[in-house]
Amino acid sequence: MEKTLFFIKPDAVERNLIGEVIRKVENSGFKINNLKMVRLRKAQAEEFYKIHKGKDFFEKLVEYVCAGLIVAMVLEKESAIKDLRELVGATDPAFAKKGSIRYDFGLDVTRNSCHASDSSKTAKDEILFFFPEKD
Ligand code: IDP
Ligand code: MG
Repeated sequence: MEKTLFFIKPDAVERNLIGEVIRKVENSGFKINNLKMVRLRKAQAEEFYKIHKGKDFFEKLVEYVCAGLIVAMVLEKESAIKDLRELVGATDPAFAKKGSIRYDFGLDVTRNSCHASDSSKTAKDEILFFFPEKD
């Protein structure tokens, strides 16, 4: 079964939406394979988002994702990577499809409630980033 990395961002954790988000994920056929609540340090967030280094939103993104607790999980499903991106919705919640997590809960293009890996390579790297103790 394919695995992908998902995390609930600080805006959703702060608004007590962990349960709502996980309900949507589980109702969409994903199995939670591993889960933890963490607060990223700045250097960790910079490492996680290094592909965006140099972009105008990089500093703001790093600051935001470090600003509170996040809930990271490994999700398992057939076509997990593609299907989770679909469930998460467009980066900017204003353009997210009805029924997607970002449509329901996202506040703006930075505070968009969740992260999902975008390819098999990033899924592998991102799972290891959060769960180095388990493959
Ligand atoms: P994704 O999360 O939909 O894969 P990416 O382009 O990989 O989107 O960007 C990573 C994160 O950076 C986004 O989820 C969002 O929080 C933030 N971000 C992306 N584009 C912008 C922007 O134009 N302005 C502000 N923040 C942005
Ligand atoms: Mg991305």
